[in-house]
Amino acid sequence: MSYNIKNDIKQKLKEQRIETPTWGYADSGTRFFVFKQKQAARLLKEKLEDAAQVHKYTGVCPSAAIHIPWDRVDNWDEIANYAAGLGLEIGAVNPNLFQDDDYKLGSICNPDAGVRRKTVDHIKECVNIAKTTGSSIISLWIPDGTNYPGQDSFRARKGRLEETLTEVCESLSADMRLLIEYKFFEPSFYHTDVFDWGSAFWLSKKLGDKAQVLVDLGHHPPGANIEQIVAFLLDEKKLGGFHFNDKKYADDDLVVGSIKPYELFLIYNELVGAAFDATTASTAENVAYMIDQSHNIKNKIEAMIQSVINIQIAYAQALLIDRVFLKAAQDEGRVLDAEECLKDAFNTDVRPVLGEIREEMGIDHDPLSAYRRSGYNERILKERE
Ligand code: PSV
Ligand code: MN
Repeated sequence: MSYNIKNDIKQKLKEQRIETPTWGYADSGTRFFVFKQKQAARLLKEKLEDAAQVHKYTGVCPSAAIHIPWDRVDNWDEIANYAAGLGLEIGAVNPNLFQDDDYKLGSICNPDAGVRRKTVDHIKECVNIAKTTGSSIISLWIPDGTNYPGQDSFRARKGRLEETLTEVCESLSADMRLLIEYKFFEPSFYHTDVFDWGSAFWLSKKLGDKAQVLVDLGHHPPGANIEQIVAFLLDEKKLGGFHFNDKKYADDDLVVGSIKPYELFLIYNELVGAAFDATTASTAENVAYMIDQSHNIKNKIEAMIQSVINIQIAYAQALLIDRVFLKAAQDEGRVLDAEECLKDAFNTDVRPVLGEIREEMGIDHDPLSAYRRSGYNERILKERE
């Protein structure tokens, strides 16, 4: 083998955790069409069963994020038990502020106080679901915005953001966090209230320690330096989590690492670097790594396994970076050497060592083939038709 991976690096890879989303196992598509898959999960229990398969073959995905109302059930204790029986935990609870007629002019920023009240009540329902299921994260994408100049006051809406979310934060218990997810446009096309990392950062500062920022890789304008945003938020102790996916044009929700693997590696470089630094280590350790992807043309479970593998590869490569050499090159202004140090790690084929690690964890070295051989897909195809 041309590289030497130390045992502590192997250990870190075994401890890596990635959360998969229930909505990634259900039928979904673009706003143009949904290509239905006969084996797609329909109910929450089926989505959890599929998430458990991803965990079974990768060993690093023991939790599933849920979306309310898509996953709403009557008995959350029963769901928490069902998940536990599958070896899973309920992860981040995602309120939905974009699929209700009342949200035409926004949810928490809506000019109508009645709609704002309804929104806060919905988020509080999600807080209660999290409390019942043992989850500690509310991931809140704030889709509010306007479509036309003059439609509403930017400043009034900014005030409503702060006011409504202050009430939400008060309902969180001490161990819970509110992760604020920004997106530069969509579903509104003129302005978005929480449109970039800066506005999410400002809001999280206003709301205090329980609030942090969630970075969805698909939510930036083309060319944005996401690794710099990650470094900045880590340094400010405000990076709370990720929604991993990839994009070519807009919020494409493609498999993470399928279009820009080097970007994913550079993001992991920042995370690993921050984990080694005493001032940022605890923030880096608490980052929630979640996938947010909906697979329209790939088999959903296979695409999720492929995504997890891509994330493992990026993390393994970032762990291989010679940080002592990198720092010396940076301090001495050896630009080419610093860049090559990163490239050396990025160009390392870590797939064999990831295979070894999986075998040490008692699972197959090749999760995708093992899943395909298992017969699960054929079974759900029959059962869910
Ligand atoms: C919005 O585009 C988003 O990224 C939010 O995280 C939603 O909760 C998710 O996608 C599901 O569609
Ligand atoms: Mn997202």
